[in-house]
Amino acid sequence: MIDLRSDTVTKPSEKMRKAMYEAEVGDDVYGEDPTVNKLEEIAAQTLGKEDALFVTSGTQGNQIAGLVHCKPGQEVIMEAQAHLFVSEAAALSAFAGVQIKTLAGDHGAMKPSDVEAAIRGDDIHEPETGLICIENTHNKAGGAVIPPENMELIYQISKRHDIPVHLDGARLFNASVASQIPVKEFAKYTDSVQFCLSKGLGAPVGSIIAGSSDFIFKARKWRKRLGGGLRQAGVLAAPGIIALEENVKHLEKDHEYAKQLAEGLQNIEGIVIKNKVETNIILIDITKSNKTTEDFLNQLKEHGILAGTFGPNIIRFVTNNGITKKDIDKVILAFQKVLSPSLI
Ligand code: TLP
Repeated sequence: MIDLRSDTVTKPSEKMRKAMYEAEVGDDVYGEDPTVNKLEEIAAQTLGKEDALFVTSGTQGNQIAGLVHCKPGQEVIMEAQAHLFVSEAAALSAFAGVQIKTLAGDHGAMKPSDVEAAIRGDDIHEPETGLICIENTHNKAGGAVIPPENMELIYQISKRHDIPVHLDGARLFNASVASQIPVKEFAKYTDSVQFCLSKGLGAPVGSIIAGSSDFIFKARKWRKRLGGGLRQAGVLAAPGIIALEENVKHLEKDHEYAKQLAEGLQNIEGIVIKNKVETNIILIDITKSNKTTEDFLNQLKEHGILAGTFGPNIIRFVTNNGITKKDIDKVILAFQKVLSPSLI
């Protein structure tokens, strides 16, 4: 199967499995796992933050950040299609007791003036604004890179109002590789960052959250409260180190293949590519094909291809390190067969 449902489907390489087997471990709740400590140090340094923490998933990292930054009854500003709003089962409201204020974005980017206008004043009827969240790359916007200039303007506003900024950087390294801007340049306009090791970077498990020492001190406690304090977690952190040290470069290939796929599909009748393909995500509107999303996905599956749904009539492809150039050619051919069987 050519699995393009997500970059979460990547499997650990042999080198990762070997590193897991050989990992030096200790009890990480006591702070004694040398492999976890090493991963956290590398991550903090790469992001230019004081400290970092290994967490089980992107969702857990985002939730911990919200719990550290916010008090119940506050409001959190984010883009209307942010993963934190649409795909985390309302966890911020359920756990941190906050409400979400969404702003329509342009390719995933919130307008700084809209952010400033959304910040609440002292009116006793209103909640306080407790946090601003940015997502980069932006998943629902098709892996769009939010430019650091946009983040900088929002950060300046946040500081004027004394509100922290959290970055859901599940795919921050994709943003960095596509723009050739170091991750530090994005991270510097934030108070906390979450990025995933288990997506395009290819590790089997885990995310990192990073920020000031004080933020991570509090985050460590929240992680424990949520049951995320792991013991000999070095076996999970070891592939994370390889992900950071060796797999960032491979994202270039993922992006190249995504662009090739988009080029190959763009003139096929019955589909429309919805996004400017900047990174590893392609969104395809199949409305004109007169097929239901379910039928479309089933027919692709018959050709050995897995894709995901991403809203009504939209299917998503995500290139990842299990995909080759040959696979891309097969996908293009399969589309032609599904849409114009008589031509093949
Ligand atoms: N995204 C997954 C699905 O949940 C949609 C995917 O396949 O893209 N932030 C962003 C921007 C994400 O895309 C995701 C996962 C997360 C957070 C959550 O990460 P995990 O799955 O590790 O909890």
